[in-house]
Parts: sequence; C-alpha cells; structure tokens
Amino acid sequence: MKFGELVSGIKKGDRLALGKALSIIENEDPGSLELLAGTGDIKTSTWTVGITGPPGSGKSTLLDKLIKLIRDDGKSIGVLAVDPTSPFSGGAILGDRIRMQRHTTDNGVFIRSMASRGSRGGLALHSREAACLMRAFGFDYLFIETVGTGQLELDVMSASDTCIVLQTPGSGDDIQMIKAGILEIGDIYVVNRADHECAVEFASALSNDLESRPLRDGWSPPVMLTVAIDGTGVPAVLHAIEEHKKHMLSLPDRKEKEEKKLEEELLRIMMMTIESRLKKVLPGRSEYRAVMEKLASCEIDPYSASKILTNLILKEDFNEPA
Ligand SMILES: Nc1nc2c(ncn2[C@@H]2O[C@H](COP(=O)(O)OP(=O)(O)O)[C@@H](O)[C@H]2O)c(=O)[nH]1
Ligand SMILES: [Mg+2]
Repeated sequence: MKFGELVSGIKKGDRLALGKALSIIENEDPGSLELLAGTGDIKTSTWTVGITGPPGSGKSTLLDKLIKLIRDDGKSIGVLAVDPTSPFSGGAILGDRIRMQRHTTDNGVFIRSMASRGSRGGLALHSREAACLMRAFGFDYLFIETVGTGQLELDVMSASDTCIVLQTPGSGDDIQMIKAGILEIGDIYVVNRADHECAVEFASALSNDLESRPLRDGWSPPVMLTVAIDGTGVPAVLHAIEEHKKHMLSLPDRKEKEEKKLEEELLRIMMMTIESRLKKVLPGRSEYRAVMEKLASCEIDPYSASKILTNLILKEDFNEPA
C-alpha cells in the first residue's frame, strides 16, 4: 500500500491502514516522515491522556476499567502502550489477556503496543509520532501508557492534554521517588492499590507535597485513590479527566498555548527532518569528505569542522549576525 492510500485509509477510519502506518513508524522506516506529512491537515478533537507510573503500579488495569467506562458512554478510544511490561504488549498473565480481549473485538477501541527499541531516543520518538497517527484517526480519547523512567514522562506530558501519574503505596521509597521530579508533571495523581493499608496515609502525604507547589494553568491536581482490579474509584478518575479537559479548554490564553505547542512541535519535527536528511546527503558531498579528512588528520577540531559545514548548509540567510 502506498503512503497516500494509508493516509486516506486512516482518514476514513480503516483500522488496518492505521495498523500498517503504525508499523512503518515503529520500524523507523525512512518513509515515516513522508507518511506523517500526509496526516497534517487533519484537525481532530481527540483528547490525549498520558498515564505514567512505575511498572506494576496498575496502569494497564486502570486503563482497562477506563476503557469500559468510556465505551459505556459511547465514545471511541485509542490506546498506545509504550510500557514494555504492559499486558497490552503481551507480558500479561492469562487473566489480564482475557480481560483485554473484550476490548480488542470492539470497533470503538484500538489498542496498540510499541516495542521499546529504536535508534535515537527510541521509544519516546516513536510514541510521539504514533500518537500523531492515532489522533489523525479521530478517536474521542487517546491514552498513552508509559513506564516511569524519567525523560519519557516529560515527553508524555508534553504530548498529552492531561497527564495522570500513578503511584502505589507501601514500597517505602515512594515518596522519595515522587520528590525526584514526578510532582512537576501530573494533572491528576492516582494512588492505586488503595486496598493496601498505607494508601490513605500515602495519598495525604502526596497531597501535602503538592500543596506547596505553584499551580500550573490555575489547575490544582487532585489526588485520587483507586483499586484498579475491582474498579473502585475509577469513575472519579474519568470525571477528573473531564474536569481537567473543561478547565484547559476554558483558559483565556488557550489559543496562545496551542500556538506555542505547535511551534515547539514544528521545531522538533524540523530538527528530525534535518538530521535524517543530513545523514543521507552528507556522506556523498565532497565538501563533507574534505572536512572529514582534515578532522581525521587532526588539522582541525570537530568544532571548527562543524562550523564550516553548518555555514555551508545554512547559507548566508541563516547565518548568525557577526
Ligand atoms: N491488590 C491490587 N492489585 C492490583 C491493583 N491494580 C492492579 N493490580 C495488580 O497489579 C499487577 C500489575 O498491574 P498492571 O496493570 O499490569 O500494572 P502496570 O505495569 O502499571 O501496567 C496485576 O497483577 C494487577 O492485577 C489494585 O488496585 N490492587
Ligand atoms: Mg502496563
């Protein structure tokens, strides 16, 4: 199938086309950017929700329950699981698998897991581009599940409209981990495994910590207790997502924020495009090989080499003023 056919398939809601396009992105096929370029004219109202938290904290279980609630409400939902330990990606015990099956045969749900391999930035890069494709398909909600590993959380947040941070009580160093930066990113905090005896205490410690933080966009992030395995507290989480969505959509500087996000996205994609083009084109250029020779024989240093080539590539118009 040609890229154009894939794109029009996605626009028409063809799940097979979406699946194929996601594989192209996942395999870092050289045509990835070209494929994505075709989806750019699609405006969707998909609300993207990132769910992050340590492995085993219950993200997939919570998602499973959220999917059910959202489907009961008649809305469609895409799930991108970039957590390698996720039941969605096959690491499930049998029970989890069986529970997922009810969704995979439902046309209003599309679940895709992404492998955690890849060259540069790997996972994070894939998931950003995959999310673009999923949004182009036009689900009402897109959920992105990621395991808590640091930089990825920040990427998830910047690609999400609502960011849910999941934590579990009882491992002693929870609060320390939370202090290590995760308090900056959540719009909603969920303390899962509320069947654990320390859950309430843990949640109130978390609330206290959050209270000392400056508000982002005038939103005060709630701390919610859930027992994902039996669904306790999950409707309240969905309600909080909807409240956050309402809040964000009603911000007076919403338009400026969106423009800023678009600009960041544009710059990020430009960097990617430039990098991929340079890698293809440079080795065949005589100027590049000449500079490389000088570099190899220590006639110049890498910084001077870079300056020569960058000036050459960017030409006068884009050179910094002297
Ligand atoms: N006791 C208890 N177990 C839970 C709860 N939520 C999830 N689990 C279990 O924790 C394990 C890991 O859950 P999973 O959703 O795969 O976690 P993930 O790695 O964050 O996606 C599974 O065996 C779940 O059944 C909960 O609220 N209470
Ligand atoms: Mg999971």
